[in-house]
Amino acid sequence: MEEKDCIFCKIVRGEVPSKKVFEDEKVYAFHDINPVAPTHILIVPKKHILGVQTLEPEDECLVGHMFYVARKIAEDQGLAPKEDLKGGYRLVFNVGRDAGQSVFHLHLHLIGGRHMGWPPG
Ligand code: DGP
Repeated sequence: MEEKDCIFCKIVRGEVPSKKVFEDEKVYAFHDINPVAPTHILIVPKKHILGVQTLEPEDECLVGHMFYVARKIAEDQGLAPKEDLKGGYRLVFNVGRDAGQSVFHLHLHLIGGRHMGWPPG
């Protein structure tokens, strides 16, 4: 998928509407169109990267930033784990079709607001 045809690149550029949660110079975060939990937010880099499977050494800081942004959004959304061990959220990269990846632009799922089982399906 080329950058010009990529749905998440179009969302980042504002060509496709989205419900924005957060944006800075490196990342854009928005509500998933097909939520699997009460909170389901996607954190995507503005740079077009196909997925974890094509990460380069130069992307290491960017991926760390995605996790930090996810933590801040989770706190803003009231999802941070509490001292009594209640609360919490899941951060997921689906890598490849067998793992459930359907959009080939790197994205971190932030999922929360309900209890989640393990192992995932
Ligand atoms: P994955 O299956 O891991 O590649 O996740 C892709 C997610 O992207 C999936 O949960 C649905 C979401 N998604 C796909 N297209 C759009 C869109 O146009 N807008 C929004 N907000 N989310 C989308």
